[in-house]
Amino acid sequence: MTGSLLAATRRVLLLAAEVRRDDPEAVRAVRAQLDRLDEPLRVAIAGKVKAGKSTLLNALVGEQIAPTDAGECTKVVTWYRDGSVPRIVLHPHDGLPRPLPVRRQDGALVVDLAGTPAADVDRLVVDWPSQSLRTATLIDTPGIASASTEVSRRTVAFLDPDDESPTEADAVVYLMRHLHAADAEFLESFRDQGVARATAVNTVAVISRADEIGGGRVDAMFAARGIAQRYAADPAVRGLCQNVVAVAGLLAQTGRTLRHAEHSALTELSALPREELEDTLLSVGRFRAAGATGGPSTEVRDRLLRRFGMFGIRLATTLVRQGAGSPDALAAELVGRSGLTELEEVLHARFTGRRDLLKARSALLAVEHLVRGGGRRPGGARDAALARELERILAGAHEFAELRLLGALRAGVVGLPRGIVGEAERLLGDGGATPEGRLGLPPGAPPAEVRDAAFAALERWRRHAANPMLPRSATDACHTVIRSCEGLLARLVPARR
Ligand SMILES: Nc1nc2c(ncn2[C@@H]2O[C@H](COP(=O)(O)OP(=O)(O)OP(=O)(O)O)[C@@H](O)[C@H]2O)c(=O)[nH]1
Ligand SMILES: [Mg+2]
Repeated sequence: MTGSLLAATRRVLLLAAEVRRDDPEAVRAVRAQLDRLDEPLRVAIAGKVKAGKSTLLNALVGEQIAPTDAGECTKVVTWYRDGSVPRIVLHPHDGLPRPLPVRRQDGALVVDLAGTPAADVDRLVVDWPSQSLRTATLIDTPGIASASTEVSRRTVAFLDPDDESPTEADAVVYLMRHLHAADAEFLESFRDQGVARATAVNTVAVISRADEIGGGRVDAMFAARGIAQRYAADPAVRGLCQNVVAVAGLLAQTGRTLRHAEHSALTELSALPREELEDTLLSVGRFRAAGATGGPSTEVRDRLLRRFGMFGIRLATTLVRQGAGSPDALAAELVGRSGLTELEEVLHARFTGRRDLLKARSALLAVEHLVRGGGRRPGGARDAALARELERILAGAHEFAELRLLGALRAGVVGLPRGIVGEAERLLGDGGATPEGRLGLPPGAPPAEVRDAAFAALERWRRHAANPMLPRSATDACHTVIRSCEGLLARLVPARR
C-alpha cells in the first residue's frame, strides 16, 4: 500500500518539476524533495531550554555526540546523520559550507564553532557512523521560549511550517519537564493544518528528566510514568500528539555509554556502610564533601554527579548492591529503568514504522506550498493540473484517510460509541502499521491466525456500519475502518488449507 503512495508522491514531484521548469528555485526545491524521499526519516528533537534534548539524542544514538554543555553550539540546529566517516560541516547563512575539526574529549564529541556566532549559522551537519542513525536522521534544536528569543525563533522557524518554507523534519519528539501552557501553545502552533489534515500525526511527547519528578526519590520513575499515562489519556493532549512517554535521558545516556571506571567507583561507594552512604546521598553538598573522608575522591564524585545525577547515583549504588556486578549488567538495568526502551518502541510504531507515509506527507506538503504560490504566483492550466493531481492523492490515498480519521477520533469529533473507538484506532494503525499490530496480535503470530482475526474484524465493522442508530460521522468512520481491514486482508498471504 505505502509503496504505491511513495510512487504516486514521486510522480507528483516529477510533475511539479515539469510544471515549474522555468523556475530554477522551484526545480531545486522539488529535486531536494525527491532526494529526501529516499533518505532516512528526519526526526527533530524539540523543547524548552535545558529540557534534556541533547542528552536524549545521545541516549538514542548510544554515544555522546550532541554537546550538553552551555556552549554556543547548543544554540544552532544540528543534524546527526549516519555516515561512513565522522565529519562536521558548518553551513552558514551566507557563504560556503566549511568543515569543522572532529575532536573527542572525555568520551564526548567536541563541537566548536571556531568563533562563528550562532546567529550566523544556518545549521551544523554531523556525519557519524551509527546503526541507529540509519533508520532516522536526528535533528537537535535549540531550546524554545528561552531568554534569548532569537534562539527560540530559530527552532520555531525550523519546525513550524509557514508560508516561507515547508517543514524540514518529518516527525518531532517534543520534550517537556511538565506540561506547561507554553508547551501546549507550541504543540498547537505546530499542529498540522496542511496536507494530511490530521492533528499531531507526527509528534510524540516526552516527559523528560523524569528522575527529577518528586524531588528525585527512588520511586520517581514510577510517578513519572503515571503522569505520562494520564497525559496520554487526556483528550486535550491527545489532540496535540501521538503519545506521551516518561524518560530519564541522563540515566539512559549514561547507561548506554557506561565506563568500567564508573562501575568501579559505584562498587566502591556501595561497599561503604549503608547508613553512611545513605546519609551522604541526601544532598549534593554532603556527597561531594564525603570525598575527603573515604570512598571515591571528590573529583570522582563530581564526575559521577555529572554523568548520573543524584537520583542516578542512588539508583546505581542500589543496583550494584542488588547484584549488578558488571558494567554490562548495570548498564542494562539503567537503560531498562530510564524509559528509553519504551520511547524507542513508540518511535518505531509511530514514526519509523510509518516512514513512507510521513515521507510522502512531507513531500506533498512541499508541493502544496508550491501550488499555493510559493516562489511565484500560481496560475495557468499546468498549475491547475498539478493542484488536481495533488488533491487526487490527498483525497484518494487510504493512508491519508486513516490519518484524518485518527486525528478526528483523537479530537473526539466522531460519534462512534466509546467501546469501539479503541479498536478503530488500532485497526487504523495507531499503535503500529503491521497487520499484527493493527489486529492486536503479538508480533510473529501465525499467518492463519492473523487472517482469521482480520476476517473477524471486517465482519464486526460491517455490522457496526449497518447499525441504523449510528450518526453519519460514525458510519463514515466505520467505512474507513472497513477499508483498512480489506487492505489488511489483501496484503496477507492466503492461509494454507
Ligand atoms: N537529572 C537529570 N538531568 C538531566 C537529564 N537530562 C539532561 N539532564 C541535565 O540537564 C542539563 C541540560 O541537558 P541538555 O541535554 O543539554 O538539555 P538541552 O535541552 O539540550 O539544553 P539546550 O540545548 O541548552 O536547550 C544537563 O546538565 C544534563 O546533564 C535527566 O534525565 N535527568
Ligand atoms: Mg541541547
